[in-house]
Amino acid sequence: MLSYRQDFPILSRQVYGRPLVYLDNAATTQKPRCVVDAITDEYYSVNANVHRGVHYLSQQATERHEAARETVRRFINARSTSEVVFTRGTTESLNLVASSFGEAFLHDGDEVILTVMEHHSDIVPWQLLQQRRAIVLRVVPMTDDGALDLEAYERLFTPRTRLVCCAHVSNVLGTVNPIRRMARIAHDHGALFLADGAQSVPHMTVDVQDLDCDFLTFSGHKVYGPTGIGVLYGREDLLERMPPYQGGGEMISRVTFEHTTYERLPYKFEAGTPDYVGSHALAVALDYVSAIGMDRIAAHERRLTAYAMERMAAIPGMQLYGTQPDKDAVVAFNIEGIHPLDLGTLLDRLGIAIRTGHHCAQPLMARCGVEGMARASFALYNTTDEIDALVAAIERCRRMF
Ligand code: C6P
Repeated sequence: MLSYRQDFPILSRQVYGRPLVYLDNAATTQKPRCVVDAITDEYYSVNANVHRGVHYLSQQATERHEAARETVRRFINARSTSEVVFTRGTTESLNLVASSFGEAFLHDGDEVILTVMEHHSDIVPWQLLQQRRAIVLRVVPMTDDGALDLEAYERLFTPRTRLVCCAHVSNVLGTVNPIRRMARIAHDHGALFLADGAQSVPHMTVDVQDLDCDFLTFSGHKVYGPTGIGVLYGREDLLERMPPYQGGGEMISRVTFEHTTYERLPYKFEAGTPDYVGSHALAVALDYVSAIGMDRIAAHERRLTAYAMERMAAIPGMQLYGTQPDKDAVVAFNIEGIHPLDLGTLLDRLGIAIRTGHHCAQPLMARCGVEGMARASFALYNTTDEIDALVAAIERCRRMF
């Protein structure tokens, strides 16, 4: 994968006079030149609002935007482009489902199952919905090594369970949750299943039909695409029955002061001028990773993760969180006697970018009995040399405390 590093100009820059070691990929990935070029090209040579103009540029921009939707459809193997809604990112996709699905499908007393390892983006929207609907939130617990307790999961179902929402991959533990099996269990109980793919779509082949999930969410910026664009996949028959999330241009069919009818899918959920520059650049990013091969990327990152886990486990005072076999691209840890924020700051001065803090997963931090953790996370361009640099830097910090 070394040869792909040259596609990412930022990777050759220095910070504090040292080579950058970028290990904060779960927060956002760096962008290959083709993605940045696609943004420039769109603004320099095609820019026009989509779905509105009869003029040449508008038609060309519209074609690119809709071609991008087809690229996303193919990438996640949705049945139809009607099932691919462009949003601002995972967070907006999850808010859309909580608000719109909640409105259409959830009634007082209905239950939604979440897991203890959910990101705040998959917790707070449901709590906001609780202000409008007296829904009950149930939480799947996990084992100490970071696996969801599937027996406890099965026991959470009641005749009132309507939906399960679960991170496909934990942004802290790297655990790859058994989505296919969990979706089948949900369906057996007459409930629907949402997979938060923010941390899986960038790292492995994600096929919504194979996983049999009813909704899938992800962010463009975590899969080498631009910020500000993301995707909600939803089964067409469900999206059809859900009300619009926001009102405005694009999402209407006919408006009078008395009554408004809505556009067909997916436009019903895309009020206002869409991020057509972002959608085009996202498609370029997805084509880029597809050309490398998602399975190759997955294999490389699993090897890096296993290597990092082994090397870091050997550091005295090391506490690793999430030790599932085959975990994905994330290593969260604490070193005895060093606050994670101090560690992150010291590593930064050595040119190594990691994330520290609660990782937008405070309930998971509480479950692990800590306020925060340090986290290194990998992408296709990372190398074992960079992990060696991380380990050496941690050792150096240890000696300072
Ligand atoms: N996690 C991290 O450093 P947005 O911010 O909308 O692109 O993604 C939200 C989100 C939802 N679910 C999961 C599992 C996530 O990991 C994230 C984003 C980043 O871990 C930023 S907090």
